Amino acid sequence: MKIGIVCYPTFGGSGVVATELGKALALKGHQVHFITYSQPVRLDFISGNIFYHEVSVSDYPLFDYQPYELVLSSKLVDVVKYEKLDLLHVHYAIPHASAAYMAKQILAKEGINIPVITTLHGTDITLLGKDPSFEPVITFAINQSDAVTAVSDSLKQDTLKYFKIEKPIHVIPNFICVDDYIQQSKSECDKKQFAPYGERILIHVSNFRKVKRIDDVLRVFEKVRKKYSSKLILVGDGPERANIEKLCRELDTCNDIRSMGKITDPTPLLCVADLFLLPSETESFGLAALEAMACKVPVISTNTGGLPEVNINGITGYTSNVGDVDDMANNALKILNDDATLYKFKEQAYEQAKKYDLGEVLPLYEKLYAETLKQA
Ligand code: GMT
Repeated sequence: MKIGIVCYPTFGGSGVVATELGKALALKGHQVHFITYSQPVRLDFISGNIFYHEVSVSDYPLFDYQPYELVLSSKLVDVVKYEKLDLLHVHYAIPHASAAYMAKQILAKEGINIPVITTLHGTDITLLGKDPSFEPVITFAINQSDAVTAVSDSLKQDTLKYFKIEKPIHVIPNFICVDDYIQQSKSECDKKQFAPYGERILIHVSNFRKVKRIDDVLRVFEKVRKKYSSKLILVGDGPERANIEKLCRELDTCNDIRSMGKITDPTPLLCVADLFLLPSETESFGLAALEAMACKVPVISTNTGGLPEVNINGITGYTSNVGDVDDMANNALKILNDDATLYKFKEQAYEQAKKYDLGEVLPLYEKLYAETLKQA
């Protein structure tokens, strides 16, 4: 099959999932065309089956805001036509689903029928999509897609709650290639660099946006550190970084916190960690938590959105109400209390991660592609 993948090329979960999906499809012999504004960060893989088409945005001085959606639509028309794509798979509804709809209509005028599959990832529905300034277009673009998927059951329910959807929504969860994480963990894991005296290591990975509630990461860490000597590793960067620097001074924890910035592959850091913290306000799935679990790191998270589908309370870690930092800290202490308990949670987290292995999830996408093509 010749598949066009449209995604954000950045560190966000939707871009990571789209890129990993493209890589896996290419390995299975499909021809994969990434169409986006820069090389996806996780596209660290050379294959004769992978192609990249850059969407260049005009810098015409009249535009205060560049019309990305229009240039993307034009690029999709071009790539579908000249590469003879069989289908387009767009990740993140805004503006990819509506850009694909526009391209589909233009191509239809030329007698080309291109099926469009839209995968909803989270904030495109839970934060942005339901905003009245986007809602009518998003509802329309989702309904016009030939097939729609959501990355968790919770996201499917949110989509049905906030939008008038006339299409079935298939739940296809996010995935990881479990073997990659364990292999790398074994070869590159050097805990002593971060915890020379055997301290417990907590970690958080995100894009440091408000929705991630990184203040709560620091507050949970402060409480845990009162009981056990521990270190906190922060991976990522974003708008909340300045606030975090301020807060760690207030809490007097900066000396035990290492900020690593944006890292393409967090595996060598995850493998040194004892606990992953994800106290998000909302999270449709929590790919970062799944990546941690694949490295045998249990998760302390909130119970919002799709997180309880991934992080099973009392088994792979614990889930708490949003903002309940006391409960999160107590749960962290329960896991870190002794090595036997920590070991049990680590193994259970890993067992859960295996359910989301690429081998389980890739066939679901391939089946949906085949069905969509048949119906188109
Ligand atoms: O979490 C983010 O802010 C990034 C965002 C994205 O779209 O890239 O992540 C969303 O999609 C991920 C992949 O499907 C999910 O694992 C995240 O839970 C989801 N984020 C939110 O719902 C906040």
